[in-house]
Amino acid sequence: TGTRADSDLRERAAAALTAARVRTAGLTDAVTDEDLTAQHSPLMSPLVWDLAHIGNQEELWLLRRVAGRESMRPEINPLYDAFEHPRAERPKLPLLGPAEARRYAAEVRGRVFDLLEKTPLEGSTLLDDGFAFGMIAQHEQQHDETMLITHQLRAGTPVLTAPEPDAPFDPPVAAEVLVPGGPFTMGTSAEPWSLDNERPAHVRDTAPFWIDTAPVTNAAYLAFIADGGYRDPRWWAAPGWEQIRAHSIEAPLFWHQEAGQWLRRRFGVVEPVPDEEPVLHVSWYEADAYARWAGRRLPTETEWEKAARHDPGTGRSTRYPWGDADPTPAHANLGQRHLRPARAGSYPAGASPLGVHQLIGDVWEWTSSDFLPYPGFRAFPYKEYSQVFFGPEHKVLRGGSFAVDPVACRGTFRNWDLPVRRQIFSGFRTARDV
Ligand code: AVJ
Ligand code: FE
Repeated sequence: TGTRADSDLRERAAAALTAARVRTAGLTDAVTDEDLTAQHSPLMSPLVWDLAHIGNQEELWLLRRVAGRESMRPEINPLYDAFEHPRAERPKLPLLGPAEARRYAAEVRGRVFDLLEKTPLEGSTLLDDGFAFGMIAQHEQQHDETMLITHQLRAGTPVLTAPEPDAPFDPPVAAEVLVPGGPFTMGTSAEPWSLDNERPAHVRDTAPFWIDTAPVTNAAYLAFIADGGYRDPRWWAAPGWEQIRAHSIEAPLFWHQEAGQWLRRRFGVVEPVPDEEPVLHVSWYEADAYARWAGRRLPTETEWEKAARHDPGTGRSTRYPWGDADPTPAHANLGQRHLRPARAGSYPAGASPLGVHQLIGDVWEWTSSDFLPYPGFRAFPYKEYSQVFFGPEHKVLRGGSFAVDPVACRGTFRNWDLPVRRQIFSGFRTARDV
């Protein structure tokens, strides 16, 4: 049963759902109907698919599973089942149009708010602590990040704006810190809205290791490029070498060179690549190659979480690098408040006790690890969230990007993707053995 007061939980759930819908509206009202139904990249769905899928998942879990209602529109359910149709094929489906999709999602939401007022937030694993509502708010925010990626891939005039990061900037004095060896608690059994793959809490041991105090910057990555990093097979895992040769890749996605200067396209604006910012839009293979060139390696997922959560003073694992308090704008660059990462070394208030900066927010960080279940894992509430993706083909990313909402980001949160992917808001930091 719930640990928080019931009314507090209801308010949290309602606020999380509303915040997600405000963001969804911002991402979908910014473009024309033609833009909403177009496919901007074969890697992505049309935005109008994400919009109706958000409503359909909400109907499935909250109205059908939790409340036991009949399907509102049974004929559309297969269209919005992510496993029935690959992204590239979705534009050809008889999808709801923009107005219909908005109306459907709003109708579901109205019924969900009704339900949230009446239903007890205890008595089943789906309802305890308002989990199903929190899960659906996270799901919508995850698709909001997906839609932001679609915006980044979209050609044409810019439609999104946000203030520049104004983060406190206090460059770490040391480039790396030593994390002591020994046991720590990984994963969680306590975080009420944590998803199945973050559970359960369990003890892991690590050797001592060094880890970068900040994500790898564009300046550092440019040195790799300038040193011929993309032309030297020594640095590359074989499939990564194949990928960069097959597609003539010689820099992060969205970069190009003009008159000897590196430029990038960011949400429709072309600008010089800023030296001090964490590198963004690199594949796992690019991150791995850079690390090898630098005489280092990617951290394992376990090392990453230890750097982010282990407090050497108390021996306890905290929810975030800075402690147990929920993130504020002083801690981390989250929630699409800005449309870019903040400079490496920003957010001293968000640093870990050992002085590791920006583990949360700014850029998703590739780890060396395959996406695997923790000991004692149980698929919940559906095996298509995590379980079907476990295995060596997906690599784990940690920490969240500027595009991740706090509701879907914490020290235990796990993301994953194919190692070739680079349209996501991905960067990395490096580590080394002692
Ligand atoms: C956790 C980001 C890999 O977008 O594929 C959304 C999240 N799962 N709908 C994804 C998700 C189902 C998932 N990632
Ligand atoms: Fe989804």
